[in-house]
Amino acid sequence: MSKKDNSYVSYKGPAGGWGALKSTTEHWLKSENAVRNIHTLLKTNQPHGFDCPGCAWGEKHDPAKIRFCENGAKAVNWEATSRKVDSEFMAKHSVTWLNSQSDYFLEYQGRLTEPMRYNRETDHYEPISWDLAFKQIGDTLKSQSSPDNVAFYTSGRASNEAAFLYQLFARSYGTNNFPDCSNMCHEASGYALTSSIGIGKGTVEIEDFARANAVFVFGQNPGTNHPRMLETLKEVVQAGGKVLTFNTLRERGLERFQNPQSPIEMLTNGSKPTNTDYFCPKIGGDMAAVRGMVKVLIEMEEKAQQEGKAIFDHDFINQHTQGLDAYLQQVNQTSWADIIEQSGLTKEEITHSANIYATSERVIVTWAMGITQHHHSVATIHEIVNLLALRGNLGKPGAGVCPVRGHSNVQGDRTMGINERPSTAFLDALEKRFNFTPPKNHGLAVVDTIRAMRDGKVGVFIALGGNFAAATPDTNATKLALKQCKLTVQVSTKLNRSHLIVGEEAIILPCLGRTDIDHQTKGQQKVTVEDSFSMIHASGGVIEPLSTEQKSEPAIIAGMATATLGDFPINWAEAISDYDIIRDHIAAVVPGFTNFNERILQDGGFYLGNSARERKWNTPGGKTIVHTHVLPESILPKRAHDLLSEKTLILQTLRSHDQYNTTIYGMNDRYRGIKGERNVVFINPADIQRLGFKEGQRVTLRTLWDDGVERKVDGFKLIPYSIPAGNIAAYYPETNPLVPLDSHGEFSNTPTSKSIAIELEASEETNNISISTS
Ligand SMILES: Nc1nc2c(c(=O)[nH]1)N[C@H]1C(S)=C(S)[C@@H](COP(=O)(O)OP(=O)(O)OC[C@H]3O[C@@H](n4cnc5c(=O)[nH]c(N)nc54)[C@H](O)[C@@H]3O)O[C@H]1N2
Ligand SMILES: Nc1nc2c(c(=O)[nH]1)N[C@H]1C(S)=C(S)[C@@H](COP(=O)(O)OP(=O)(O)OC[C@H]3O[C@@H](n4cnc5c(=O)[nH]c(N)nc54)[C@H](O)[C@@H]3O)O[C@H]1N2
Ligand SMILES: [Mo]
Repeated sequence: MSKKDNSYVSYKGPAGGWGALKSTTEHWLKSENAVRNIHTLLKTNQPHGFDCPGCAWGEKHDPAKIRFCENGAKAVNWEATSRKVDSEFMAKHSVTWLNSQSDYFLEYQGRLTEPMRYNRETDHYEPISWDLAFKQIGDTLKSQSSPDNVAFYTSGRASNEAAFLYQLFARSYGTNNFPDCSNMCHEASGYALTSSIGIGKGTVEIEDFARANAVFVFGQNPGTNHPRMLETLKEVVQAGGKVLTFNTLRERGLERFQNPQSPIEMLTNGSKPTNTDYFCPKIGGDMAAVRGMVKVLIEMEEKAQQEGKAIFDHDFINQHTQGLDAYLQQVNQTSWADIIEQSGLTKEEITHSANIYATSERVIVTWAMGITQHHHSVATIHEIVNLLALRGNLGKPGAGVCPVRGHSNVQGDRTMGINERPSTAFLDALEKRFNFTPPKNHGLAVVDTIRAMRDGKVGVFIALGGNFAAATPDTNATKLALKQCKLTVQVSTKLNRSHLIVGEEAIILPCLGRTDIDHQTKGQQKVTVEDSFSMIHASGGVIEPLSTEQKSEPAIIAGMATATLGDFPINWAEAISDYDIIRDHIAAVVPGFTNFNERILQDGGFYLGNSARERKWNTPGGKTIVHTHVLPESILPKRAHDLLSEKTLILQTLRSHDQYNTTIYGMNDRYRGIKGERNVVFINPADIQRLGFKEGQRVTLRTLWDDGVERKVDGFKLIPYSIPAGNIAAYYPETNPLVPLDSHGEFSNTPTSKSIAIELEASEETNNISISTS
């Protein structure tokens, strides 16, 4: 099968379009709240509505527009259901029984509506009053020998206000243990960008796309995960710009898009391309591909110089970069043979991309998990920054870096101080505002938190959202670690696996979501979020909460803090009476938030600013640092590489079209032609044959890792697909048991969810997935 062949992708329609509309309608109906939710959806991303709880893609300011996509609609419908998980539900079902149900089943049961505590004797969750729940949490925290025995996890839906209060609570209690979903997500982007351009965020605004002559899209699937980005890509192509896509798979959304909000396109069933070139590198091959492009650029530059011209932007290089010569030398030393072998692309494909790069005045590079979840992710992102630096594509309009964030406020949470390695400036500002000395030692991120739980060093786990047990690597090890905790506390909207992996004591605290109206003593409250483009805007719920027993996230944090610290360092109850008070604190502590409360009144919000965009480099030396990495001999960590054989395949774990991370909305993956199941492996047909299997056969996936622990999942069906030979793909979180805890990125410590060495064997077991919803 040729790399360009997409005959194995059975969905022939464009992304979006009628397929999306049909699916949206089905999810409306499934929510059992269809009419109310249509009203709710129309408020998505509107000036007086709520920020979509889906992805972190931004919006152009255009009040007339409907601003939700198919998958945003799924997220809203999922949250705004009328089904309830209350004490009656919990009395009916034991935790052991619930644990035997699928992730889909668990979340489908509805919204959590009462605080609950696990009773080990009956194996059931039972109702508990808010006061008692807070007291138990406070007493447990007060009785710890060290605040570092506690870990405070955050998932990226938490608002700025919730995140700020949460970090204030944890730091005034005395710890920097902030494991965060971003440790598993864009950590490599933050690390690589901070260490090269001096700020860990993207430098472009959404308007820059209209000015870009070329956009390079690496390792992301916007058709599913950032559907509103398809319109942007389509517009670039329509305006005559180039969109070059690098993806291991042929993803439908990266090929064609029909805008469900364009009547003409819908009625004529027309669609527009979302790329001008589509390349399928091997898993982990992007650094080699970029290095190949730079190799071509060096040759072009040498030729140009002979003619008295230049390809490189020498003014930018001289004024704004340091370390370029060593890098260029390293590129010269990298052989084409290695580049071609690792990237899986041909020299012609790489040369073609380099030519487009060299002839485009303004270039943006975007990326997501296909780049960040590898062992060499930081090196790959440095390579991307170097490519951009060569032609001054940093800090000029229509050009720059664009890591496309995941959770809708994951970037904002970091801005608010959810960071296990806070800067001294941030801690000093906290100290000044609140008159206490925050802890200075670095805390624990996700992987280290799991290790610390396993080793008995962390005994209390508090989660502000998310699904730690399912989202983290090495599921069996993580579950054991969680079970060793004295107390686990989950602040959540929906029932999930993490509630069922109980510590000695376990508490569930039900919270309001983005769509819910948040009533506090001084009236209805708004929160704020930050998108991928550093735009801060307000979000207010539009529907009455399902239960008066649900509290807002800030109120829950305030309750836990008061029970633990009393009025130290602030009067928590007062702070939540009116979130303007929290925002005033933020304005005093976090740079860029001066006059916060006034500025959020602007429609569309305000721009936080970005130093690199202004060509101010907050790096040692004050210039962009060009990092030099040797092209890794293997994309795998040594502990897997040393075990490779002819039979080894490299697995990437990804999202289907019907899921939001560990939240499974349904069993279909429309654009990849999968219906009614999730335990599938996408595999090159030549590998099926070479390894002696048959199409549709069930297999066991087994991880290669040197610690003697068996990591396997059974009963996965082989699906022939257009994916490079030697590479396979399967859904997360079902495959998380395969990711060894110690297999993580260099510098980023992000689990290598996109590069796991695997061997397949015929499976004994048949596939039993429960998709019952009753
Ligand atoms: N509907 C929906 N929206 C979401 C989410 C969701 O689950 N559902 N999750 C949110 C979150 S938290 C995040 S982080 C983002 C995730 O957004 P994505 O990063 O798009 O998510 P993945 O499904 O992990 O897709 C990874 C993509 O990279 C490709 N890929 C994998 N490995 C490589 C590689 O080595 N090289 C290249 N070039 N390509 C590779 C895969 O084929 C796939 O297309 O989406 C956010 N938005
Ligand atoms: N193998 C593999 N593992 C991965 C990844 C991968 O690609 N492959 N991706 C990683 C990435 S990018 C990420 S971001 C993480 C995601 O990790 P998490 O953020 O921990 O997981 P989610 O599935 O997003 O969390 C879903 C739960 O959040 C709760 N929730 C939803 N909305 C709200 C809210 O408004 N408030 C509160 N308090 N709770 C809410 C619900 O109870 C729901 O069950 O997973 C990572 N894990
Ligand atoms: Mo993410």
